[in-house]
Amino acid sequence: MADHSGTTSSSPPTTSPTRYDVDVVVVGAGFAGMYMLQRLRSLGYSARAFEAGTGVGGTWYWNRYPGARCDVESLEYSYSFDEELQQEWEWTERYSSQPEILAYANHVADRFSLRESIQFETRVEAAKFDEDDNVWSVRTSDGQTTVCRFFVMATGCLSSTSLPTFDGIEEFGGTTVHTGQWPKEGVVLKGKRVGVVGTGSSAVQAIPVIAEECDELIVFQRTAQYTIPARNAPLDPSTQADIKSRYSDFRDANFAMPQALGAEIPKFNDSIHDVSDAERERRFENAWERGGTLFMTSFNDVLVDESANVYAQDFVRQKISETVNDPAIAAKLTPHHIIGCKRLVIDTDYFETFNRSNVSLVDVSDDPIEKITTNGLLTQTAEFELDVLIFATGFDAMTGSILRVEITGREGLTIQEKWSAGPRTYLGLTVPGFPNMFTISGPGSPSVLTNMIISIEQHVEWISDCIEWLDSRDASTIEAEINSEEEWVKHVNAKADRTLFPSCNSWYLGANVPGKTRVFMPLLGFPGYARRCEEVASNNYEGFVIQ
Ligand code: N01
Repeated sequence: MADHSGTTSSSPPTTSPTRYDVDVVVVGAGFAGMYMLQRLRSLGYSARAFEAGTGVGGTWYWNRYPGARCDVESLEYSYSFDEELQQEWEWTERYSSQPEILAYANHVADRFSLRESIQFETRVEAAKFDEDDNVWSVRTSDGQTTVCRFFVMATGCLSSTSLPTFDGIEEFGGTTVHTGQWPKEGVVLKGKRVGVVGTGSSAVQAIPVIAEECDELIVFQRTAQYTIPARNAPLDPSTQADIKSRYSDFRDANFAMPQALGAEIPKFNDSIHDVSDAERERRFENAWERGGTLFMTSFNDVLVDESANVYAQDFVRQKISETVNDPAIAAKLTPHHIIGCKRLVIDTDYFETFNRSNVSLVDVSDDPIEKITTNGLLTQTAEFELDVLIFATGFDAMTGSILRVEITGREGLTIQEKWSAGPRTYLGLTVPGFPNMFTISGPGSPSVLTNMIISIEQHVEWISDCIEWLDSRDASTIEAEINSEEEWVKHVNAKADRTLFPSCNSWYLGANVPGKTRVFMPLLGFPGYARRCEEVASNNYEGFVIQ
């Protein structure tokens, strides 16, 4: 590591080649930013993180809506990098609630004294690479500029909320709120008429809880949802003790799974077409009873063969019709697209909630939303009076939080220009033209198709190893070659094209954001990806220019 000096200044710094404020600036203090800080500091690097919120936790800091809960099991959705940490933290439920995950994030921040390296309530607005001195100048919302050698975007895949433009929204007399920016002080729902727009994961979790609390709930659904019971329950202490007694083997087994999770769930590697009707029903029934997102792994072809997929669709449709009392409502709640091509949702009593007398469903694909009015929401055929209007309309996923920072690389090229036709990366970690910049769980990496915390750890360790390697050779920059990017983008697309993922309008494709280029952003298959990252590193960072 080179010597460095200098302090944060309020005017753009004049740098000499050796002058910088910190080795690394990290954007965001969610699970990615926190581990990046911890790892860098443990290796002796200076690092500073900037975080827009008042506390750590990232997505778990912002998504405080009622019912918010993880869809990866608690003993898996936690850091594995520190044995004492994973032993000392006690999870209370199979799937952790948002408050418990946020408490865990705060525990990690305390345990490793991370807050001293985090500047809260500060948004990174711009970052510019200085080609003369090979440093990044990072401008923040407090008017300061921080100069660093390496710039790490740990901004999360689902942190830039997407709010469609509805006419009249500013005229609404009640309260409007987005699930992804739920206020800390909460929203009063008791005694209120509440509308929820959207039926993705956030809405599916929130709707049953809100329905219990409010007077009247109206759900505005554009696309009906496949959802599988979560079967959340208190975590049996003996199960927790058993896994903790063999935690590192448990982690290794999960690391070898396509989604970096679920190693202990029964695996099947046969086609749905090769089993009897009875066996097919038995497996789906078992998966339904077990609960959780791995419903689709009951056969090896449900996500690659449309005729196989239809069996899974039919199974869930049948469950909906058995659960929802009113056939007309059941019909509206019945999805008809490929199951799994939008992210599969898991729920607690979602379909059951539509049997309640205080809950109603409006199909806005049939009866579109015209505008928001002073009193509520107007569709083509009716006006619905509301006190609270909740937008569960999702995120500008994977690229939104990167693109809202004005990032300028070599020769004045901005990331906005570079990605104008969709994100392009090498390994989902780096972008040609942007030396010494890394993205944690960026587009082109497995990220959202995996247990995010495990993906984050793999990226953080790769990035910090890379920085150490560069310093060990006195190299000042690493930059992906354009050919590496080209091949990587083809590889990511080829993997997706062998599946049914591209077949519907999902946020994986950016299809939920008007005007966003349709590109399948995450990479399928974690173990192959992790191996490739290791090979690249052990082949002296092949595919990169090192200077
Ligand atoms: O967002 P979404 P989300 N008019 O994009 C609808 C993770 N997550 O926040 O399908 C009317 O899935 C839209 O309709 P359509 C998880 O990865 C995880 O729910 O586009 N409706 C859809 O129904 C998840 O996948 C957890 O037709 C409009 C909804 O809004 C991801 O976050 C919990 C509309 C958006 O659904 C995103 O989930 C929560 C419009 N103009 C979230 N625009 C867990 O860990 C959009 N919609 C369990």
